[in-house]
Amino acid sequence: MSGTERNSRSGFTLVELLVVIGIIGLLASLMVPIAGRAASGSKKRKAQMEANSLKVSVQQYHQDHHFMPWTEKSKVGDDKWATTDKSDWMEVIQGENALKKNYFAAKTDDNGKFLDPWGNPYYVGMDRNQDGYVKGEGSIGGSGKIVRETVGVYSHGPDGKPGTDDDITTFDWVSD
Ligand SMILES: [Ca+2]
Ligand SMILES: [Ca+2]
Repeated sequence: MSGTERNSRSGFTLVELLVVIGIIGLLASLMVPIAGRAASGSKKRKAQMEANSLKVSVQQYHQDHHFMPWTEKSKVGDDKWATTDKSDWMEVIQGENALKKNYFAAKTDDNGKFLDPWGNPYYVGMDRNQDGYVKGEGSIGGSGKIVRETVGVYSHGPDGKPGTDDDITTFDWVSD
């Protein structure tokens, strides 16, 4: 019985083959943007997770040392936004501190930088003057905007530009 079934269909005709190729092509063209969107979504999730983890690291450092991980020379001062492409303060939260404690275990690159999934640094706002909030600075929030927390972390997001809808933050800006 299976023999007769095989005989009745000797294989794909050219037209059937073309139809199949056409369908595969159509499916592939539908899949590309879906895959692209999924990849962009997972990068955003990764950035959000990394931003949250940076925030927790700096908060824990502050809890233990009672000042922000800026430099050992200037423990208190104006609020500052540190960037993760600078190794000095990153080394401080990664073990070069009085307690020899690593608060941020994520791996930095060979130059000591820790970049977001789009190759840009994270911006880490620190309440260095200890008034409970972090002031915006230049392109980071601009003047008159504040973060109502002692630590705020921020990535420029997929477009690499500050102040646009795709920015990734651990906070909401509020007006001063
Ligand atoms: Ca402050
Ligand atoms: Ca942006």
